[in-house]
Amino acid sequence: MESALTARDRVGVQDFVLLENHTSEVAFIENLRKRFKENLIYTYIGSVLVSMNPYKELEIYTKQHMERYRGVNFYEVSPHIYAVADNAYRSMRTERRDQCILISGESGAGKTEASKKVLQYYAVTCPASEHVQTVKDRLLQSNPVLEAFGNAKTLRNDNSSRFGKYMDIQFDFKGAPVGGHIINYLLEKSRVVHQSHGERNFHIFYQLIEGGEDDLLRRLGLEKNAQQYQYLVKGNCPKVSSINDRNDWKIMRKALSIIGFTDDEVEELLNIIASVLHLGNVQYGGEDSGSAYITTETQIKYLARLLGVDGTVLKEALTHKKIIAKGEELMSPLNQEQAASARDALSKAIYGRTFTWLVNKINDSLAFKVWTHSNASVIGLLDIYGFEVFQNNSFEQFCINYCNEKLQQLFIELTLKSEQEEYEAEGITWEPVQYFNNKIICDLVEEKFKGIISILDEECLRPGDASDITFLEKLEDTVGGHAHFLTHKLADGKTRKVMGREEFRLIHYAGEVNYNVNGQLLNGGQRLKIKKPKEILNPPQSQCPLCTAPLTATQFKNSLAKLMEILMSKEPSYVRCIKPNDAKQAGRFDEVLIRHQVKYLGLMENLRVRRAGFAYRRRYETFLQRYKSLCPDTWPNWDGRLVDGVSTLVKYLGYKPEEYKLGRTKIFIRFPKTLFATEDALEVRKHSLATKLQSSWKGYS
Ligand code: AOV
Ligand code: MG
Repeated sequence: MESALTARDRVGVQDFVLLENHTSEVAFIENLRKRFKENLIYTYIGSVLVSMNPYKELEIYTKQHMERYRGVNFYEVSPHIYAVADNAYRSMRTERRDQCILISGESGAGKTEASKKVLQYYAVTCPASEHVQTVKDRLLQSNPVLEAFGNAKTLRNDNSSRFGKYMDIQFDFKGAPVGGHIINYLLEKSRVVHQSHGERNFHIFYQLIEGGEDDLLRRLGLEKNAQQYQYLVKGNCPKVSSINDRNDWKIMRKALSIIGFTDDEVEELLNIIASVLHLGNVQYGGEDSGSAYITTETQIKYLARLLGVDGTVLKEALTHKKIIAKGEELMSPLNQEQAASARDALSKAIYGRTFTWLVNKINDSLAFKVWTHSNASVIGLLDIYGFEVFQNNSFEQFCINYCNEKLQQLFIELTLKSEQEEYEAEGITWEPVQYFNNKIICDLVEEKFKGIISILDEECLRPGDASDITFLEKLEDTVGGHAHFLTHKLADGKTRKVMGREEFRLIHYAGEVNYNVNGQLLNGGQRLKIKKPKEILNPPQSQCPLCTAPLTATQFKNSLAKLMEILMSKEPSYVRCIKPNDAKQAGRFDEVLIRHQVKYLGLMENLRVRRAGFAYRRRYETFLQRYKSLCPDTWPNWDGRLVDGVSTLVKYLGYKPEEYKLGRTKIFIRFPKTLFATEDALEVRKHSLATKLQSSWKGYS
């Protein structure tokens, strides 16, 4: 038999806390490598789960595996995403505190897969009744639908989430999932009209064309060939080997039915998707005067029918813009280039609105009808788009990466900063751990008056000559000296050769990204007024500086601030996903890439704080209330000072001095196993009490 020592040599340690040399990054990476080689993709840092994307199907997600983790303490079984799910669930049940599971990592690291595993775990292991089964099915089926409409193949990930998603799963007092609610964050709408080389549009378009039944396609006026559609050919990548569009279509269609979409609603939805493809094929010619006219009548015919609008109105909308002159509304003709932009803006708006409609419909179907907070608890699941860098990065990458900065900031706040501040406040002796705090980058983006978003807003609303370039100049003037901001201009007036004149660089916590300012004003400045279906066909209006509708970037900033509030109000569990290589290949461990992620995810600092720190803390009154029955001196009541009661209790339970510390208001427990042992003792005590009660009842009967 293999000795424990050689087994450890082969498979590494399952908690980085157990590493002999815990400050060594080399040892950390080596441990990851050993485990990855053995297909052990999960490792803990205390209660934080580090997950490596295996890029292959592993036999570790069966029902039997789920059963193994159900109701079992963290340290008793090998690390797994199911253990995190189960732990959050049990904390919610026993402590009646809302939980959230925060999954982070760069694009392609495995966040969406992890979030699906968590949902599947609850669907299988939580108690169910007939109603609950319907909710479970709908929760699960929301994924294929949202992925069809909100995910796409990018260079980094064949199934990349192009929207952020926060999902609340609501549980009743019996612990059964009874409802859910999804909040979606900024969809990458530009993908509807343009894709970079090697990338695709949203999956739904290809699913419909590949999988749609003949008579459906006929009704929609679509051909069974993606190459026919301008919006699908930009990336020159109609087929992806890892994706079966035809099969995914079937899955998505079935999911829509399970969620409760009627046939009419499905038809309406597909009408809109088909309309976007027809819009993409609308072509223009130019009059001598320069005004654009439409050369593709067939498209207009289909569009008018599918969208239920008048063809003439539609044509005008696609070739004119509304202006207000001397208080009167006039239609002013567009040139070819402007008309093409108006067409694309319309496609993006239609798609964006449809996505929001879809999320709302799913929410209606997941809504728990008699929901009151007093008898239910929530587990929130956060799966956002990961940090990403492309050759060309636009406004949308800026938002995606800013979102990742915010999430990292939350991680720092909750694990590194507040943890250390708490030791200090409680008077626990402590050797502070240094870490990089990315707040400086969040401030650079979002600070009032002088942050990048503020400056963007200001330029968007400024009448006159505001342009992408004036925006860049203003950035240079305002944040030019910031340590995390660069442009082509050097401080001595010279030019930085490696950067273009129309871009700025942000030094993010996870890496450097150059953002092109072309179109930033247009995107960042779009007003997010919810329009009525007909209104969406109105051509873009001239901007009104007095309009108070929030601008896209500010709206996004505000929605992220709200998200942070939601997350802060819950007890968090963390899953930190790592991408092993850029080739999406199984078995390849690219050390440079992995070391980079370990560094920016702050895993070494996390480990250091964890090693030196305490796994659990409880306020004295909570601790005493929960466990007082385990010690004759504290049961049924303790009359003295709380700290003395807790001290008496833990001494009676046999806690060793190195296992805990007593602070000003709380007890700090170093290892999870100490608290788990106390929990077990409580279970035994409850059980024996129940048996005693039962036998005394029997005596009466
Ligand atoms: P992401 O969500 O973190 O990227 P995904 O969860 O979509 O990444 O994972 C990318 C791909 O990696 C998946 O499509 C799978 O092929 C594979 N994969 C990930 N996790 C596993 C796993 N546990 N087992 C097997 N294969 C896996 V992004 O949405 O682009 O930001 O921000
Ligand atoms: Mg994803």
